[in-house]
Amino acid sequence: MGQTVTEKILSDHLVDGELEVGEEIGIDIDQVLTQDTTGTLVWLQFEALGLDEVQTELAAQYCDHQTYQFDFKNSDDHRFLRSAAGTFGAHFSRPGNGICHQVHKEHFAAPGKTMLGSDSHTPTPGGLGELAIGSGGLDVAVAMGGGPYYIEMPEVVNVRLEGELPEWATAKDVILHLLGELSVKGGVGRVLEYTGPGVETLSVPERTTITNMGTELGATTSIFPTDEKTREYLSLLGREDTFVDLQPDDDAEYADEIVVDMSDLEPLIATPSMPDNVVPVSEVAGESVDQVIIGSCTNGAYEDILPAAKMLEEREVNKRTEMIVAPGSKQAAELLAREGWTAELMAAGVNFSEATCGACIGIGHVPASDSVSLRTFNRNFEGRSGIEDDSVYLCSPEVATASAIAGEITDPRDLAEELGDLDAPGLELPDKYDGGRADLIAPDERVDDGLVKGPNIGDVPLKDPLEEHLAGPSLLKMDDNITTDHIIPATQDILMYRSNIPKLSEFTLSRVDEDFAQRALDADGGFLVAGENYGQGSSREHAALCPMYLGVEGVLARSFARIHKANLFNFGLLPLEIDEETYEKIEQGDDIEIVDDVAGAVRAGTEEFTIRVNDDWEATGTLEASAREREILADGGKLRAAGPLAWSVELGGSHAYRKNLDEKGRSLAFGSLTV
Ligand code: MIC
Ligand code: SF4
Repeated sequence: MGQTVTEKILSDHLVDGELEVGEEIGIDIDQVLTQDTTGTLVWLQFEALGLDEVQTELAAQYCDHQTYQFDFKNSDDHRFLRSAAGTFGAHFSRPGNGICHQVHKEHFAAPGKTMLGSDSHTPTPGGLGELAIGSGGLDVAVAMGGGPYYIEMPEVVNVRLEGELPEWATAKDVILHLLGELSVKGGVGRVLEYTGPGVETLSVPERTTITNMGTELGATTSIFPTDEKTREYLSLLGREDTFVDLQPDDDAEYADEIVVDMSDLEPLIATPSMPDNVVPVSEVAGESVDQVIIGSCTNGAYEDILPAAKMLEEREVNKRTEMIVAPGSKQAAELLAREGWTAELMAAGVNFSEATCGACIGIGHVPASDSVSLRTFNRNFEGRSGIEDDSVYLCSPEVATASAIAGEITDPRDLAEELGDLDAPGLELPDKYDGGRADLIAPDERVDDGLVKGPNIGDVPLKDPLEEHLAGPSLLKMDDNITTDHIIPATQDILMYRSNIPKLSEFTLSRVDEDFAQRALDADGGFLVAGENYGQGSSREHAALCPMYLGVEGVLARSFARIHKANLFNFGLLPLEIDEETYEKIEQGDDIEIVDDVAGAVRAGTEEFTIRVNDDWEATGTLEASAREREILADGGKLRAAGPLAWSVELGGSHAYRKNLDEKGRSLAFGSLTV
């Protein structure tokens, strides 16, 4: 039987299991990517695992999320990351050099390779044929140490693109259309593979906008085949030698097919506060706009800023609106500056930010109260912009710029008609991506001698092995689609503690209930209860690690987001699925007991667990886990002694690790000891 592009790359990298949907497979990873807010834990765990050298073909550490360094703790994180990259053998991208996905695409992404990254938008280079998957940091540390990455074999779905985008419709509208159709859960357990005659009409940057935001569908990853457009793009980057021809076989079989006729698309917009609240721009046109931002890993590239610059040539941003451009990479900013576009934008009233994630997670450019912000980003979860009750819309650079000119949400087609001389800018690549490389430090250019840890860089907490008997209160009951931004927000006041788990855990779920952390600590054990798609959004493992640190033993949810569920296993928390009736019936504060010998049953492969509530009624919780995940869970998480020792045997080393207790009496892992 023929193979899809996804199956071809997976077969080439398969080290364990078979490519049967739903079965666990282990794959070899060629490249890894990590960033500043997940990277510190990646390297601390790499160290705790007793590993001393990167084993993948390539590893890259970016500093992109908190580049303003408002606090010494951010700068300490960056200094630690530079020292870790140098010590262990990774490339280091200096703060301000750009957003990991954008810089990686420019310098390292390559067709046919596998990549694992501790950021949920890692799938971005799928637009040029790389199979890239987001995961928690511990999985990245293990992959970087040479261990396989384990994942449930997803369904491969054919997204067949037909027709060609009409004027003013863009790649952003393709993915917004899919979000509107499929919802933020529509891609769970699936790889979205793009095929069809529409593919060749899209440039690589347009394809990467689509693969980037496939994450918002919950997809494991998204991928395009390669073609002349891919070759041309790689050659403009000076990396044509990495081109590989990747096509699905004629008789490849897909689990499902979704057809998108791009010629039917029009400018779309996601309204507050979920990326799948998608409507045509015309439906919300006329709403006054206070802020417009072009940037992020979805639409912050040279090719996204240039249309805005063209539209604003000899025009101005409306007096009632502020417009900011946050380039996705310094290279994009450098090329635009050299071509004179930066001056055009500035003259039009645009404010430039450094190349950073920044505003995407509420760091800088926080919207005013009761105001409307239009962004070319990928997420508009409530409060993520830095203010509760925000009103953030997601759209293409063209819609954002038209709205900035008009001062209200505007369909660019209407503005073009009104102005008479506004042409659709279309998409244009530069003659060459020849920006400087001064901000990239290769492993052989390392500048540090060993790890540099400031006072805010802590150790990684460890959980005790799973007990026979699990009981405790239902600590918090939550709705559907709780995001990792709810569990551990990423705003500046909190982000600076990403390397200090005891402190960070004080903010756990504070956006849902500000007393939660103290209540969990006091209860010393207990459960979270949630609706569907619990833990959607970011890959941040802190969203599992912090509840674990506070003593939470498990999560009872209608369903889980993929990366978050893997993170729960990695830190020893029991993820049980419950049905709607049970979810409705359990109240916050109820006494919950898992009746079975939990540790034994988890190891024995038991799928159904009896949950007794208030010693009064019983329900069933289902554990969907592979044998490997069950062992990790029962051991108390991947970092527990069994983990590193097993890894060291597999990697041919001889390591164990030391354990210590923090002031709350909880175990910490640090350093490595040779046994
Ligand atoms: C995000 O977009 O939410 C982030 C911030 O990039 C996260 C990573 C993090 O929490 O550090 C992600 O997408 O994984
Ligand atoms: Fe950065 Fe936002 Fe992209 Fe996350 S989604 S990597 S915060 S730009």
